[in-house]
Amino acid sequence: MKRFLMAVIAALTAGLIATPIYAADTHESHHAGTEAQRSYAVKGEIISVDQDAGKAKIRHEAIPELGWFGMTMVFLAADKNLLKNVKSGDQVDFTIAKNPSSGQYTIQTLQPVQ
Ligand SMILES: [Cu+2]
Repeated sequence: MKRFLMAVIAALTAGLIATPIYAADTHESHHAGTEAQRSYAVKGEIISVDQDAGKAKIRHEAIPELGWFGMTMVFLAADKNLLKNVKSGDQVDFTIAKNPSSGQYTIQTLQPVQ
């Protein structure tokens, strides 16, 4: 009987140790996914478009959520087709999100301001 109790206690202890580790792993991966998918709305003006490279140089307004000042910079588009219908001088509304592998903010959506 004493042997049986020891086995139960050992099993419970293992369970108690295993559960928090599993929970921590789940939380970490969930948190990483949330970060990667968070996107930010930005307003800007197209300076130039490199359609073949899928890049656009944009003078963008400040993005307070990221602590970014307004500036002119080159963004990579998640999909080259996003840049198909815009040209130098167009005012645009676009969204950016951090690419999980490159760590760079890339254009997710983009449309000219009507
Ligand atoms: Cu910038």
